[in-house]
Amino acid sequence: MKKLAVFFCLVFISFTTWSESLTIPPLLEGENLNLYIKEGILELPFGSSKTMGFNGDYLGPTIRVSNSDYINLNIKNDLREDTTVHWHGLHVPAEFDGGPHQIIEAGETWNPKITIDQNAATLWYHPHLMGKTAEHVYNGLAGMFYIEDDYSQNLDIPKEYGINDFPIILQDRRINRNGEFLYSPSMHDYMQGYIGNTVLTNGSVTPELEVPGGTYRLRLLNGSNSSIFRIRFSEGKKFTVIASDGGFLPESVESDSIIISPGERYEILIDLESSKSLNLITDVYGGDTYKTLSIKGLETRGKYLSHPQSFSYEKVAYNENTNTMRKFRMETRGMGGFSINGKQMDMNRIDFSLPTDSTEIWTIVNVGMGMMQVPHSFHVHDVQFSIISMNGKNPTPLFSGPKDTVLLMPGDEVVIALRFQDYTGIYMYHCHFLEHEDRGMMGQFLIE
Ligand SMILES: [Cu+2]
Repeated sequence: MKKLAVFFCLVFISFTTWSESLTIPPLLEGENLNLYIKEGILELPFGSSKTMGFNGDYLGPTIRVSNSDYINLNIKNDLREDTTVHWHGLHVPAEFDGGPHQIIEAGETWNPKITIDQNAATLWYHPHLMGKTAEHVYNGLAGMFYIEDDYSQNLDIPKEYGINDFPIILQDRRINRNGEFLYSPSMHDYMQGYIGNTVLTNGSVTPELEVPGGTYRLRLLNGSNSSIFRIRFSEGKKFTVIASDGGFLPESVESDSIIISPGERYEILIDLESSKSLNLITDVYGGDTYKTLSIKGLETRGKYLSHPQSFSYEKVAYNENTNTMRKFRMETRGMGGFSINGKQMDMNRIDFSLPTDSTEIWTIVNVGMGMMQVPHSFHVHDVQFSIISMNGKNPTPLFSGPKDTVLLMPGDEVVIALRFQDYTGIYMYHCHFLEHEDRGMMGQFLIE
């Protein structure tokens, strides 16, 4: 009994004395960009875990480019196994997309050469190996990929990286009492999602950020495998959402909470008062609530900026008479298998083809069946789409900007417009709940 009391006492001390500053991933910029995929060790308050990272132990640098930049990437795989690196949200030639066809074998280097051709956005990168995406991302392989352009650079919003503009990568993890990441999904986990017992923020548990009072921009990424998060601040503090997955919203949205599903990004602006504290809170859908970032306002006063009401954004133009309509039915097949239109992913099957320079209208349905009602999301490679309707209604302002990933709760139907141009080749569409993707909820299309 005495031993147990000492144990709890020690645990209590180790938790209360543990405070870590928010890790700001280093910037990676320029024409030649080098990434090394390696094994690592992540130290946590309760121990340490074997991990994987880009150029470090866990996660990766923030790649920052400008529209029309040419980049030459050298990606060395120093793991003892194959992987891939996919540029989530990037308009990119199929051969450099980093999907399941662009395998980087253990010890090999991959050299994509890409000319950036899209508007300012907060994108990200992560592995996409057939059947192994979930495990590789879980182990820590993910990083931010920022695109800037003249428009974003001329806006009067926070844009000093690590000063008033912060990447915030939220990931839940199941961590055992030795601090090790556990990844051994059961059938239940495949269905309901691999929900963790901790939420990491840029790889730390409840890190602290000490900054002067001022306006801050947080670029939020839900980098978890399959957990939906509700993000909010202590005391119901309101914030302004200015961008979704692929860039700025036509109208900004003032809110006190936001739902973000795996793979999605939102950029928000929040005002912090000098000498005041704010906590970022994450409610995990079907799980617990976590304090995921502690923001401490210093006595000093920094830059306060007004929150813009609107931004320039051109929706994907479509005409119901002339565009191809397609339907995608996302279904649970039972026993942890998932399908789209009754088919599970097959590397040797092209699910459909379309000509380049075309606009299409896609209807996506999460077919809720009996006991098998689970959320899904729909992610398309190469493009940013516009949402035409959600369950028959016009999208709200939050869903009216550029998107590459959309959440569908059971029974939901979402209609989107997509424009395919510039490149040809094979691209993927899939559920971004990684356990679902790895168990068949993916397909491939060929742009000819
Ligand atoms: Cu799914």
